[in-house]
Amino acid sequence: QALRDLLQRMPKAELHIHIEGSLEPELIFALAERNQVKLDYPSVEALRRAYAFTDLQSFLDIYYAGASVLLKEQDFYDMTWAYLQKARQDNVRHAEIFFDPQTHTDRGVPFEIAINGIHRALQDARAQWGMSGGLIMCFLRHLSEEDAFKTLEQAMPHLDKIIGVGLDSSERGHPPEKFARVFARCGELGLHRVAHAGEEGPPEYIRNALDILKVERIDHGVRCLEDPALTERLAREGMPLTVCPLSNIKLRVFDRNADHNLRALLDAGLAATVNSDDPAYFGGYMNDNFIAMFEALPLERRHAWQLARNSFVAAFLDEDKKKAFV
Ligand code: ES4
Ligand code: ZN
Repeated sequence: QALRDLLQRMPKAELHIHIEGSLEPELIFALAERNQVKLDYPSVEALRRAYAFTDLQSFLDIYYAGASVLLKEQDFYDMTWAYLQKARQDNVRHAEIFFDPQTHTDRGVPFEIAINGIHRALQDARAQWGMSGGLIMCFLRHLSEEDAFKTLEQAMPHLDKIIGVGLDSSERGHPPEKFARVFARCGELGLHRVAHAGEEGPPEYIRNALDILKVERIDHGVRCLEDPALTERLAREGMPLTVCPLSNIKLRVFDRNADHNLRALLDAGLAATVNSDDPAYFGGYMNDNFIAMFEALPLERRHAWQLARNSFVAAFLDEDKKKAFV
């Protein structure tokens, strides 16, 4: 109970949250009604029952369907504001939020509608609660690099609202090197770079994300332990891993909470952090992820402090702000 209390109360940063994955079924239905969008599910309960995933792709199919209710700037604002309130309850003091512009522009929703709604919610959280944050634009890796370049073009007038770029969606068959040129361009533009790697994909994808995309964090990265030389390198470089425990369980990367390798990652000296990924779909927000791991694994107070500290060290915050936390 004392440990649970610590997990709840300790200040933390969330670095791996897809804002479209924070859409709760209730809000999906409310927005569908508000926007006159027809859903394939008759009720909130039926939609929730469909959240029985077997792998990443089975999740992504439902995740993209859920995002179809987002049409107006206010919809993006409401979604983001709902997430930020949950984060605040969990004592998240800094949140770096992913969004998938192509999921919206490919449906005819303009880039600026999505980014302006999300950004306005982040501004309000800063003004009202002092919560800091940033927006990371993800390219969908199942689409082409040319499509990613088109998205970057659309982002150009909005670079003041974006701290970095990421790479998400279906990992297998879409290796990091597919996006070498667009990531190089983003680097020239001064954007931070991260990529999903080693969630379902092999350790080689982690190595190529580092060497070819020059990423500063690896999203997930849990499969690195299959490769001792890579593990040693990640530890030596202090490369942060944004681990998402409940996501890994729901998508069957590990069978049960007790099988998760979070403790092994920490024991290997890796800069692991805990994050929620797609909290509305995977059964919980930040603190639910912490509690699930601390109940199932031999993790103690020192690990809680380590994970919280790692989250601020890995954040794209300037050094002064970081010092206030670590
Ligand atoms: C995602 Cl868990 C995960 N992996 C890859 N892409 C994603 N997009 C949203 N959630
Ligand atoms: Zn993710």
